[in-house]
Amino acid sequence: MEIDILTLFPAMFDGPLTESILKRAQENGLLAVRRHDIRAYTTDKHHSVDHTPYGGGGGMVMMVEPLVKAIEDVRGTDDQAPVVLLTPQGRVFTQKVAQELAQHQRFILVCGRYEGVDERVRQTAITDQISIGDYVLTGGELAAMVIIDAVARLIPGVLGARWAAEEDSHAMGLLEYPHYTRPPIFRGMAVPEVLLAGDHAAVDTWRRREAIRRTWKQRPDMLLTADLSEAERWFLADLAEADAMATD
Ligand code: 4HQ
Repeated sequence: MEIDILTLFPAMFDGPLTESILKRAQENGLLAVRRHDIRAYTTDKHHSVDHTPYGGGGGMVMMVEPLVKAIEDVRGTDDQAPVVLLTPQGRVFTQKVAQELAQHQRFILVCGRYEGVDERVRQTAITDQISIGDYVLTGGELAAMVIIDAVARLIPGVLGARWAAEEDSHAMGLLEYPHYTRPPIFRGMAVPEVLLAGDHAAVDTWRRREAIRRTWKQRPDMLLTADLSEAERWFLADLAEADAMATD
C-alpha cells in the first residue's frame, strides 16, 4: 500500500512512522508512506501558503494554488487514488471506513492548518472528506496519522499471523473480552479459573460472554448490530434482567 501525505509539517509524522509495527511494515515493503511539503509548491518569494479570508473575520485560510498544485503533482495520472481531506466536516472515521480505505492500493491524505482550506480546493481536487471525531485539532496531521495507523494494520502481513485483524473488538462488533497474564494472583485478585483450566471451548464461550457483558455495559449502541447466536441473545436477556432486579 502507498500513502501520500500533503502537509506543512512533514516532521510531525517522524515518531509514529519510525517505531514498532509501522516501521516494520515499511521495512518489509508492505507500506510506503511519502510526505510532501506543501510549501515546496509555492511560487512567490515569501513562499506563502495562507492568507486572510475574503469577507473578513479572524484567522487565516490555506490558499488554493499551492495546495491544488501539490495534489495534482503528487497524484499524477492516477485517477484511482482517493484524495482525502482531514476535516471536522467529513464523514466520521470508523473501522468500516478503515476497511474501505484498506482496499485501495494507494490514497492521498491532505492536512489543512489554520481555519481550513479555500473552498475551491474541495471543488477541484478532493474526492473524500474524513473526520476522526467531533473535536477540533490544530491541523489535519494527527488525524492523518490515526488513519494511517488504523489502515496499515489491516494490510495482510502487517500484524503477525496470530493477530489477524478480524479477531479484534470493533471488527467483531463487540468490545474486547478481559485479558490476563502472569501473575495468577495480584493483590488478592485472581485470574478467572476458566482461563487456567485448559478447556478451550469453555474459554471461547467465557470470552464471548464477557465481551457481550462489557459491550452491554459500556457501549449498548453496538449491540444493535452485533452478530449474536441464539444462546448469546438469551445471555444478554439475562444480563438485562439481573440489572433490572438490582436497580429495583
Ligand atoms: N481539523 N478530524 C484541520 C480537525 C480534524 C478532525 C481542525 C482538521 C483544523 C485545519 N481533522 N483543520 N476532527 O479537527 O480530522
